[in-house]
Amino acid sequence: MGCVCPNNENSAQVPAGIPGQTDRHPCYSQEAHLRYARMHLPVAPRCNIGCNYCNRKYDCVNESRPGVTSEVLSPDEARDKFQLVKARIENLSVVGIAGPGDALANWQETRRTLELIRQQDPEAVFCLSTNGLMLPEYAPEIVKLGVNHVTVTMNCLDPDVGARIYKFVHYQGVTYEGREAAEILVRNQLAGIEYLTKQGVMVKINIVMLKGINDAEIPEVAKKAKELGAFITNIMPLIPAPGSAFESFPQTSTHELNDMRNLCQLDIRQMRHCKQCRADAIGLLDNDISHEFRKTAPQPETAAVKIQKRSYKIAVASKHGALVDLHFGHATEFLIYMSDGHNHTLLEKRSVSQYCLGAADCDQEKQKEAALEALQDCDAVLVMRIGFHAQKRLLRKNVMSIEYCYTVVSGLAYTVNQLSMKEAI
Ligand code: CLF
Ligand code: SF4
Repeated sequence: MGCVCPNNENSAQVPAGIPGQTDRHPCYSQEAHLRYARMHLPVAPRCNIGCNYCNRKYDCVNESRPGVTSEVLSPDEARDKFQLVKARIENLSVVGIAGPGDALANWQETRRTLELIRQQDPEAVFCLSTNGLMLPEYAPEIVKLGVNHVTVTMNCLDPDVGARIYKFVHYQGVTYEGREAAEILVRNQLAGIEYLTKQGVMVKINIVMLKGINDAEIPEVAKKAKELGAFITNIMPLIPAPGSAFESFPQTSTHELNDMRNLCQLDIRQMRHCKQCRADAIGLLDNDISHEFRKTAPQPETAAVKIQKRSYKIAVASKHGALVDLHFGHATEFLIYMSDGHNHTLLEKRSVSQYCLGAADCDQEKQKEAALEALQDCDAVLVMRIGFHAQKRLLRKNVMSIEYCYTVVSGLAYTVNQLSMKEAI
């Protein structure tokens, strides 16, 4: 591990990590962050506490850059998105749930999402990020689900310090404030962390450094993290969210942050490569490509054009039927749907000769024409990609080409909208 201080005589007491998992986790391993990608599934919009540096219009500041907003997905949408991303990113190792609120304040959604992903991929390394309030309730289930990496944001131990950081804590139907709120939160965090580490879970402690509020206590928090068996601490700078109670609070400088990390490294590993990423981040930590995968909503109908929709016959290129994930030239079978944008009926699976057989075979004109002819009764082809020449030749047969990269169902709705608009113009 690149983060381990070689002179740290106590480092033997810090867990070494889970072979084949922690060494593929880009946040837990300095080396892994250059090689392995993570994907966040934003299925957790609600939160159960009020941090003074947070504005809930945005993502959870305990794990994300303030002022960032992420999309929200249902567990089924998250599963579909995972399939899509997995098919495109070879070095995807970690699937994490980091908001945009708290993963455990949305436990039903979080649990269902992980169950669905596990059915798809037994190898995925699961990761959760939480404020820790609900750990005593859900930690046993977390372990059972095979979540081996959990981040808990723990900013203090002293409830009087906590009373200055947290506006409220909403726990078991009651809203607490001040010292009492912080006491409940810290008590649950400590109990939850201890339970998880005893079960072999690698726990990362995030600490938001708040000058003049918790900075004097951070070395004690780091010591406590080690005592409880945590793997690493991630001391993060406060960047107050716009509109939050701490909006005008002074920012922590890199110099101050590094001094604090160097001090705490005497006790426990320090994460120094955190990117405070979005709740829907995808890719290497240094190269977020989440914009390429954002939910592609069907185009809204413009007010200027009153669109009359009818049913259309649409040929879909899909490997397994759930996602539009095939290039037109590589498809040997199309799913032929009849759709009005809301109701989609699968008419048949139609075999076609492959349009593109590679450069050496590109002169196989008969083959290409046969592939195009096989689809000429359709109104559109719905594909992940299609070449310019194939598009032009389909258009001559009155077949529209739609490039799309999400689920078949949303792609059909999108295609019907496109066809209807074209007819209306
Ligand atoms: Fe995501 Fe967090 Fe898991 Fe990493 S992020 S849930 S531990 S997979 Fe990583 Fe991003 Fe920093 Fe978080 S760089 S904000 S530490
Ligand atoms: Fe905001 Fe704190 Fe809740 Fe995260 S845990 S969403 S920072 S209130």
